[in-house]
Amino acid sequence: MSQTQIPVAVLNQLKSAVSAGDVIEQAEQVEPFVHDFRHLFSGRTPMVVLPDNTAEVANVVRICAEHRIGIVPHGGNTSYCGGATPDASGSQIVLALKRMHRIRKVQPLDYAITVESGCALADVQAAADAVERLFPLSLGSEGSCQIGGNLSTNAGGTAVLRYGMMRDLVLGLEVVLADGRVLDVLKDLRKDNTGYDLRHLFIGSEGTLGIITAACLKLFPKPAGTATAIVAVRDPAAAVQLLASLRTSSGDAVTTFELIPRLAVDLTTRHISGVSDPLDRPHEWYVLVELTSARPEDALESALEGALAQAIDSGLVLDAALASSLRQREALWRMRESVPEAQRHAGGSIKHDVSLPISAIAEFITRAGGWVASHVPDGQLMAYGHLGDGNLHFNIQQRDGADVKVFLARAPTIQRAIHDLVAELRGSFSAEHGIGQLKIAELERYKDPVALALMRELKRALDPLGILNPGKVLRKESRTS
Ligand code: 2HG
Ligand code: ZN
Repeated sequence: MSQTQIPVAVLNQLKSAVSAGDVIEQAEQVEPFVHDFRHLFSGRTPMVVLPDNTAEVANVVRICAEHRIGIVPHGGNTSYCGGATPDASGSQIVLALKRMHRIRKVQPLDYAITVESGCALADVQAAADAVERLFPLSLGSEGSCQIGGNLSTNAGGTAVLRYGMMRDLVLGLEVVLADGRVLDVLKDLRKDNTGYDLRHLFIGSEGTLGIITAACLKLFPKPAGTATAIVAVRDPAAAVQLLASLRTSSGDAVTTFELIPRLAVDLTTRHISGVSDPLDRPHEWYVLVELTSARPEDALESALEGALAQAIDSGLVLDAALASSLRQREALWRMRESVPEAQRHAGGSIKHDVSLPISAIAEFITRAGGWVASHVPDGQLMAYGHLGDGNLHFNIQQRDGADVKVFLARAPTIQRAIHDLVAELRGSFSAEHGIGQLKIAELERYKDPVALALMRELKRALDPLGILNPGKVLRKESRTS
């Protein structure tokens, strides 16, 4: 197979479509763009194109449409599902949006901010903070993930319970369509009922229907008080009870409610510097709880303390500690956020990013956990994450000394069993990490057939040549490159 399937003349055209001819062609420099960060997928591309503005993105798309070249949009490369990795044909270009990192407008009175899609999430948070506002999307990878990726995967994270997912934080979008037209619905309006709400087609569609180039995002008042606690709970059912009562007693101030199992404490204390066991004695299950509100810190802390004391009396909570300084709060967050990194140090992990009705979480953990205990002797359950959203990272960690290849080879069978149980309990096999290349077969198995047919029809309508992120979310059809 030749090095490139794209004629040199077309590559030259693409090069002249972007200012300063900003493209990457040298194999060594292309390398980071053709692997996902978990190294599950590898591909090839003759060229990474780096546009500077929306007009340049449109130019690139027009050229690709003319020559039927697949375009793989690329942000911070933090996809868990291979959503930003080209295929192995060498016939797709990568379109990296990192040069488009301008904050176009900060609008404190509108509680809004307009940014380009190559902005790192942390930079958007900082720009909001500088005007005493909060942009609440918060993820472990916020230093490197980009707004375009957050939008195209409808990212979640650790404050969804209070503020919603990325979709809920969007007022307007600018999108380059598959024929190079620019869709300008970049409004900063809270109310706009003028026909179909097209924004939501592009959010969560992983670059398969259009390339998002800018967004107007919602901001919120910066909370005056924060109270954080690590809480040892009797079991996941107790955690669910605690969540319900805390939401009511705190006046719905619960921003974060993250389930953390003992194994996560063991692995983070072992592999991550600065993390220590948070309570005097070890426990099986913990939650990291954070309350935020306009109320001052001490009022919030005493509300949390009171609620936890009651929960101890009723047997839901076994022990708890409130963070009494910023340093302690940061240490608790460090433990939670470094669970994926600690898992990487500890060997192979079979991952499931599932969501369930919150009321079904405890049953799911009991049944799926029981299945893992009896069917996966070389793995240990690491079920953790966003309990407040009904979203578990139901991961299975390779045991010390197990053969990683043998362990990971069973992933498809194990995932099938877990996802079948999720479906039985009316949950979702993909809560916040998207579909990418990894979960296409799952989508075909579990998605309502009418919904799937409609998705294919939308893809054909918006991208008739099949050039936008081909082979992601939906299987490539024969017309695609
Ligand atoms: C998190 O919540 C991320 O930490 C990563 O979504 C989850 O590694 C995982 O399974
Ligand atoms: Zn997560």
